[in-house]
Amino acid sequence: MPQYKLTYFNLRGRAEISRYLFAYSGKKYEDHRIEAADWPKIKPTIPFGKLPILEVDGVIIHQSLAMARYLAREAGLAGQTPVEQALADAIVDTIDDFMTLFPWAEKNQDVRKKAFDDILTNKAPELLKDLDTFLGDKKWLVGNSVSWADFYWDVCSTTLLSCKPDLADKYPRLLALRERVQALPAIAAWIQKRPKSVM
Ligand code: GSH
Repeated sequence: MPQYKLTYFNLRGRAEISRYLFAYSGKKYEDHRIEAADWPKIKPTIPFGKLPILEVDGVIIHQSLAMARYLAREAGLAGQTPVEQALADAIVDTIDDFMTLFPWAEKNQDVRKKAFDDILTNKAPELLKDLDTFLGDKKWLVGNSVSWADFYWDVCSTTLLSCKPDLADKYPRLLALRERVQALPAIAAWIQKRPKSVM
């Protein structure tokens, strides 16, 4: 088995989808978390200067979703057919488009709060409505089995709900999907043991 090293800050953030995939597949990896204070000296040593990165036998992969898609393929969670794979990618990209609207790095707390409130109040409903329609009465977002799209919904909605706990109250099917993901034994064990962080 390759040697895996995942490097990120001490946050769930953009590394958590890969951590879910490692947990589900049972693959051993180094969950390397750096201190924010050390970042300025580490940044220039990293190709493309952003985290997370995943090292696979020393080969550095950047971009959180490229890393996660690779791990999902390896774990059989990328979708069971080429069409399912495209649909899983599309759902992940749709959720990610929404997550990237937020000014995560904004230092001014007033500006940050205003932007978060606006996105959660005015833009989230459309995403939730569309995701709920896509899920319908299916058990999983894509096909007949769990995929990394379900994981990404759980990871991202955990952060969204920490910002606005009633966010998805009108969508019990989306909340039930979170419960199904979190009840998978390997995911439940990871959630139980992972370091606590706000995001
Ligand atoms: N699209 C990239 C991904 O998904 O990996 C975004 C990477 C990114 O912006 N990472 C942030 C970062 O490295 C942390 S979430 N910020 C520090 C910096 O830009 O110096």
